[in-house]
Amino acid sequence: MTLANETTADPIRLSDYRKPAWTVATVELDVDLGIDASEIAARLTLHRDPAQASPLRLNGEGLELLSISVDGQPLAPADYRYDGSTLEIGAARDGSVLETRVRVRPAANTALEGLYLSGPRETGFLLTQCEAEGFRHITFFPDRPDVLARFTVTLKADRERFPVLLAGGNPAGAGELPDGRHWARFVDPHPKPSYLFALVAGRLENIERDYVTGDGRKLKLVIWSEANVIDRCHYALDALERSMRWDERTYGRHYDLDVFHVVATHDFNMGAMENKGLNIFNAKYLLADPDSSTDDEYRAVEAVVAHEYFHNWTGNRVTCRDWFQLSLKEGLTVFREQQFSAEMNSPSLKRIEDVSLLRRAQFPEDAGPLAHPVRPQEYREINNFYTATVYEKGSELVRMLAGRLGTSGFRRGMDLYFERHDGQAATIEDFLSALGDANDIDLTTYLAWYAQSGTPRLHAKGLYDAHKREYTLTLSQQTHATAGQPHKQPLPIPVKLSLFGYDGKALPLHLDGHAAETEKVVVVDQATQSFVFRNVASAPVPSLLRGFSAPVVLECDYTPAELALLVTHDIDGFNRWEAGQQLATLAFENLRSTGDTAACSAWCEALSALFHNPAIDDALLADLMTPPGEIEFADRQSEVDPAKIHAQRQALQHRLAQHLGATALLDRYQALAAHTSQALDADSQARRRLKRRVLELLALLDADQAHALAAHQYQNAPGMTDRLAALGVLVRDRAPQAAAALADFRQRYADNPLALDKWFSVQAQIPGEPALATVMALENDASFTLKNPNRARALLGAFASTNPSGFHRVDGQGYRLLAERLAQLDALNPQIAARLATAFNGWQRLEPIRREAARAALKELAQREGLSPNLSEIVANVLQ
Ligand code: 0A1
Ligand code: ZN
Repeated sequence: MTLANETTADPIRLSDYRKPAWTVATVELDVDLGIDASEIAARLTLHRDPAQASPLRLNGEGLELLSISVDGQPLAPADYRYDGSTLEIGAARDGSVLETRVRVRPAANTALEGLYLSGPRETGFLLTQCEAEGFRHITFFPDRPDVLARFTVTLKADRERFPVLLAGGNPAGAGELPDGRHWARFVDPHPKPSYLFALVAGRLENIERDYVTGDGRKLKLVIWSEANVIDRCHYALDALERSMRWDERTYGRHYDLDVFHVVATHDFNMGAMENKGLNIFNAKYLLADPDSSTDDEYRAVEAVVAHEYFHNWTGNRVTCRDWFQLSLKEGLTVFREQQFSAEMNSPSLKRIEDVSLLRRAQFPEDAGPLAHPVRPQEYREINNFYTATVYEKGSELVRMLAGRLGTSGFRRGMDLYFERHDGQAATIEDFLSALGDANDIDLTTYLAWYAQSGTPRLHAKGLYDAHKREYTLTLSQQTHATAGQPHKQPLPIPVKLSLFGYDGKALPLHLDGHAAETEKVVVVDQATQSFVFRNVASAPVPSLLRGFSAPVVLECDYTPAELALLVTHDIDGFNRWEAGQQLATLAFENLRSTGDTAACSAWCEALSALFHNPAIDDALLADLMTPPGEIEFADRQSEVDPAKIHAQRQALQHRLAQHLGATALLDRYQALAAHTSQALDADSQARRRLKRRVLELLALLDADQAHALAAHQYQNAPGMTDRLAALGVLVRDRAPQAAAALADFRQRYADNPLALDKWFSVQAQIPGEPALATVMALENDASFTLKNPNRARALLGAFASTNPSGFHRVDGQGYRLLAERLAQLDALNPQIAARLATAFNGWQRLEPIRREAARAALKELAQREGLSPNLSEIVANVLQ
């Protein structure tokens, strides 16, 4: 059956890539800015590839064409064709100058792609978002990343309404115009693709700082925001300076313009955007202050500021040949951001955070109908491919390569990559070649990782021969078929490993005659391989995939005692946590299948010992005491009942709380609560993290007492981390004190949209049946709107994507509500609708009643008239 809205146009295929027939050497844009209407005059100098015969075709989406000329000659309507998406001009020749003038309507642009208005029409400001294909909503252009042009941009506007005029590049003059208007010009000396173009205009304040690069360039760093939040930009400015120094130190990369602008907006589809010289940020990832930001949010601001800055080299100076290569810039930049954050904070906590995110967001993607390779072979709507697979798995692939080459080898490879491809649009092959050539290693086998979707399963089996004193480790890999890829090939999987003796000491490894470190990397690149370790005094416990050395699911038949040994003795924080996660998973699965409590007891005992061990870091302890989330548990089951998983996970935690005991938990809580500092140093953050976890566990044992403590903590919290943690406990438990705390929070942050988003989210995360009514009531709150992506995500995204037991109601009402809102949202902002629709991913594995309800809601949605290509693609794929 063909669904009414199924996209019928052919997908775009990597194998169809052709060099551009026409390129643009220079672009001069003259933008006359107005809220309702803006006019863009563009002057392009064109070049034609002599080897290709195609006529000049430019992208231009929904543009109102006011005038057009080639080489100074106005074109008659018969000289060109514009169908609303493509402009075809017969008269252009190599070297021709094309001049167009178009009108666009920023205030009516609710899709937040192209030129749009942020905030109310009276006070808001204008800005652009061009990645991936927004530039074609601004002017006619070959809007593809392999067309690199020199941009000169002149902005003109009413001075009173738009006192600040910004575009990417270096400032190149400004002045007055008649009638209270003014102008400002920017020249970008670095050729760039159109997706990196940006402008901003309006009433904005700034904070700034001088910066001298390691290679002696003096420049200004400037952060811009609306006046009421400019005081909350200081942390980001510090983070920017740290990022710049880090990239100089770590990769020898310096900034290359006279000014670096960063702008905050509350109206943004994604996290932030690396436009050349003019980064634009979702305010969520730029603003931070103790009263409204949690510790996690501070770290996120630091990471996103770094991410966007790092793009200046990985993305901007070396860009992508086509959008199939998206991970070339995104995977690499996420990896660099993760390295930076690890150095600025704690490497093991950072790794825990990254691996948890991968398992929560990317593994389910790779296991269902939305699975796609890190480098997809085809797409319909490119905006749907800004995924956890391209970003997070892409980063894991770079991490494997970096691990293979070692620190100095990877640096050599990166140097060569920049040297070869600076100013170019490159491919993933180019990247692998540069890394390989610089080290005389052939890395092409890793290309298979970019081409094959699905998470490999790595099965490990150990056999000890006491007589020969040999330990044989057999590793086999298998990847399940995924949509469109029935047959999988073995991949090179680096497995970092140690062997532990029963005394908890790491053993020296004798493999292939090599002695004798205690940690080693073996690469499994066939379906099954065995590794024989000699001279092993007693049966060892293997610690595998250390540091999560490859993005795979490890299956190893550990006994509870073996995992407990690793939790207790592994000195590496990440591996200790990982062993704890595996033990918790075993405990969870045994409890639900056979009721066997041995693994659960081992988990509780191991954690209890760590709880009383003063040497362990508080934050690590908090993470150790957190079992895998409901989504991760669901990922391992073939027939998912989210309500049951929620209850079973709660029961598991209840056992841990019981084992620790109310007195110990209370004592620990009070000891932690005695510290009232809101400082951001690692120890203070760690205490807050553990305090929250201890309070949550206490709430499972003695709800009244925990709620009283939470109410007190809420009222006296020195900052948002403690305040939100307390609110979360009260709201999730539906404690008697919750209503008053919620009312207080609502009022306290009435004028702070980012804080108010948390108020929506925390309520959308109430577990189980009551969530739906809560969400529906919140939709009637005066401050709720589908027009603001952060707000829509805060309520609907939190409900559908982070609250499985609330969303997956057995009566299907959660699905129907989401489907209805997606249709409404789609009319406003297709990108956001498509993204939220991915919450349906995994419905095929639900138990039959929910499965049928989800299918019905999705089908009904798919059949609606006029869905965007974005939403139709996701719905059609998810339904498969
Ligand atoms: N390149 C940005 C992400 C981004 C992608 C698309 C956008 O608009 C649809 C906006 C931002 C990054 O990785 O930070
Ligand atoms: Zn990025």
